[in-house]
Amino acid sequence: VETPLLVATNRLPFTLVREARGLERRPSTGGVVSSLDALLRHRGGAWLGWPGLMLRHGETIPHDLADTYRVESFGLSEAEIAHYYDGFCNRTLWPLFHDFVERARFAADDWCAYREVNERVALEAASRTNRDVPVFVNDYHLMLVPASLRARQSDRRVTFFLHIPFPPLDVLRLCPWHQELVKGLLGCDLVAFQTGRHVEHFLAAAETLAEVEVDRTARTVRSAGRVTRVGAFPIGADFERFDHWAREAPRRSWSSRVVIGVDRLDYTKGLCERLRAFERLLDEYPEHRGHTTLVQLAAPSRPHLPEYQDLKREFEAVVNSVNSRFGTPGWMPVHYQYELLPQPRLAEFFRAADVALVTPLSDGMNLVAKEYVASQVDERGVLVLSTTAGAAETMTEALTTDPRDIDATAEALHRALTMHEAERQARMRAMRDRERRNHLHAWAQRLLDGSLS
Ligand code: GDG
Repeated sequence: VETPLLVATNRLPFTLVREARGLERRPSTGGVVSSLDALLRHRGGAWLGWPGLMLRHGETIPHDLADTYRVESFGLSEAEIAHYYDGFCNRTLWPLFHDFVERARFAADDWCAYREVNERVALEAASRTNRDVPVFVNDYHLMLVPASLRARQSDRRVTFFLHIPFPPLDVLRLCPWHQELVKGLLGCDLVAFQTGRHVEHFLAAAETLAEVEVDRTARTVRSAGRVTRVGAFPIGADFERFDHWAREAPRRSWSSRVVIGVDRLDYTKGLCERLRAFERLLDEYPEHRGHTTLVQLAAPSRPHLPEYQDLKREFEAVVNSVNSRFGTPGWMPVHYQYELLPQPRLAEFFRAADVALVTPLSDGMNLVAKEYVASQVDERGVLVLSTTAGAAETMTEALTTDPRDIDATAEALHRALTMHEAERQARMRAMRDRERRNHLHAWAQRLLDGSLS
């Protein structure tokens, strides 16, 4: 019998909404959610997270007949949403860990709320499952949970995975509470990152702590008489589903060649730089004018935060300027869509696209690069990828570029658009073989096996 599991995340795999009939669940889509869900369905256990609203007295989370594991929730007050979630998570850790130092805000009340919420999540995790149930703590919202859980239950198995980059020491140090964050993770048996580079950064940060012994070769940290293992567990895409959706997709014919970009509208994704690179391509290589279209799909993200509203305005202004500079009655250079599309539609765009421009300024991994490859069932497209995305560490057949270097990205794009068929196919086939093996569910299983070994 496989051991059950407790998964702790900031959000539950659904959002509750209060309707006249009572509370209803709105399921979240997305790869990571579905893979953790599959894992829990298989093993049983519980999922602990925030349901998106505050339960009133007497309210409980509605059951779903399909539930094969328990759903446990924690609440967040208005002030905690402002200081823990919008504050420390999204205005401190998110920018800092992505090396957007000037955007990072360090406010003591945000930090206090973060500490309190993490403490509460640890308490819930400890009390709602038996202590022989391993706990999987997910992402930067909950970095203090492992140590807090360990303080209560020294024999609990705890694993943590960070989806975003772990920054180098000189960046991490800007946060007044960075040592507490590192100590929080040292409550784990296994701390897992996307890439070897992030592992190195974490070990370097652990070395600065007193009474901690770091073994860089073995990738272990000894503290308080216990050993924490540290490792790289690169996440994969849901390969078979994207491959399947792409094969099933209706074939639409485009009158021009298509370069695709798909992102949450976030400042880490390098959207304005990408557009400037496309503009530079049209400037430098006029043969692409009238024949190549950039399709940029942008999913709304954190739209209530002013910095995200500014980004949207700025990006749309660049789209308009490129379109008015180069557009003709028969050809619009940039198609921009601001909405959340169903995943099968994404696969359709990915299959049709001659080139995918995946040029984040900083990214833990970047699943879009992998979903593009999974959807390239005809093996004729080219991936242009940032050196600053975690995906670049393994997707070595992609054309790489420094996303801040507009000329270099325009050059890479030109090279992609003019590459011979045999080379395109060889590169794409090698990436497809790798990503087919390293799919999302294999990642979740590897992580679990790693935490139990
Ligand atoms: C974090 C890390 C890491 C995008 N538009 C639509 C849509 N998407 C989906 C994509 C993809 C996901 O959103 C974005 O994933 P990324 O990996 O690019 O980035 P983050 O959201 O920042 O995720 C990242 C990831 O965690 C996993 O570990 O790779 O580095 O930052 O799956 O397909 N999905 C739908 N409609 C859209 O319009 N349905």
